[in-house]
Amino acid sequence: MENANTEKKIILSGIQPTGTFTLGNYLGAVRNWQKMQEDYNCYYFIADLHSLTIHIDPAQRKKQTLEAFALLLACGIDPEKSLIFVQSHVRSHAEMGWLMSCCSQFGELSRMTQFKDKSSKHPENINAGLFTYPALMAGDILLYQADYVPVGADQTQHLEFTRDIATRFNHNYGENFKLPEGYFPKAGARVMSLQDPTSKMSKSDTNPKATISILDEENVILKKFKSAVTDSEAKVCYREDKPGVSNLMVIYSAITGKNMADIETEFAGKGYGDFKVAVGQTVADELKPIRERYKDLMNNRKALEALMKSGAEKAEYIARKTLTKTQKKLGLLPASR
Ligand code: ATP
Ligand code: LTN
Repeated sequence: MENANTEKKIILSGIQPTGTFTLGNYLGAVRNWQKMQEDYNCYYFIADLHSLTIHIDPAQRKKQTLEAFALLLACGIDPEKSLIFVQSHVRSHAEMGWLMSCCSQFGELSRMTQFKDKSSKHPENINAGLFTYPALMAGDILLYQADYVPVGADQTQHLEFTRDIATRFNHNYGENFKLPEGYFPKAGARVMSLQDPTSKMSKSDTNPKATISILDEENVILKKFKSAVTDSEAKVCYREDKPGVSNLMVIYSAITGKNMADIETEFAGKGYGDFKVAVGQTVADELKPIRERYKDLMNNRKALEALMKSGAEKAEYIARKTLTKTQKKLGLLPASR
């Protein structure tokens, strides 16, 4: 990070500490984040402020935040190459979030599908933060003048909103923010639930059989794949009306690099049993080193905390520049120091 090449474009993304990362988070996001480190200046953070919009026991939130930070490192995010930090440790995020809330219109926030989905799923906790969530997220991105933001389909509306706020701000107050673009890597797999292959694998799913946690032990992984929902045709082929088998093929392909036709040939004439074992073993082999690195990291809490601290300091230094510029543009009187 010390020698960050200023010519390189900036990539920024965040992940909420809402549970142990799943195979979906890994294959769809974090594995690609790791690969991008060579070609971009990457900023990755644990979005703990965003996680306040849903109810999580405080002790659990604390544990999951530390765990998520260690998981990013275990997945190969290298603090020598990338900036990695916890969102709430960088105060500029909360400050910028407020400024961005005041630049957001009630109407546009009301149209956000994530807000509609989450508020209908949790009618008991429709807090103001859930509503202004996209403004906080816009602040996260704009603070670092990010060029590209890798996000899943569920977040593209928030990214569009970020561009809208930035465009409006630049127009009203003068050039201040870079307009970020979405980043959709070719190798980004979308992994579905093992029990309901029509919905995505999600770390907050309450059914443990539906998700592979990246910390699952080999025997657990094999067992979960064995009980994955498929169909009665017993033929390994990639087809829309076979979401279960197709999902297993997506996973196998994402790890081995084999294409669908090759996988169909490899398992021609074999039943689902053999295929499930092969997929399970491939996943277990891929995740084993991550699990081992994670254990080592968690055994050295001091080193982990030191990395968090230095990441937050570097991030604050960068973020504060944009925050100060933004405050000035809005006419906030600078504090005398
Ligand atoms: P939650 O259950 O709390 O909503 P999640 O598992 O859906 O969490 P997020 O924290 O919303 O995950 O997303 C983190 C990153 O992982 C995002 O970039 C998202 O696109 C990616 N991601 C999440 N689930 C999957 C999946 N099943 N397949 C591929 N990518 C995924
Ligand atoms: N909302 C995202 C997490 C997130 C994020 C961000 C992603 C918060 N701030 C800024 C990219 C850029 C999610 O739930 N996946």
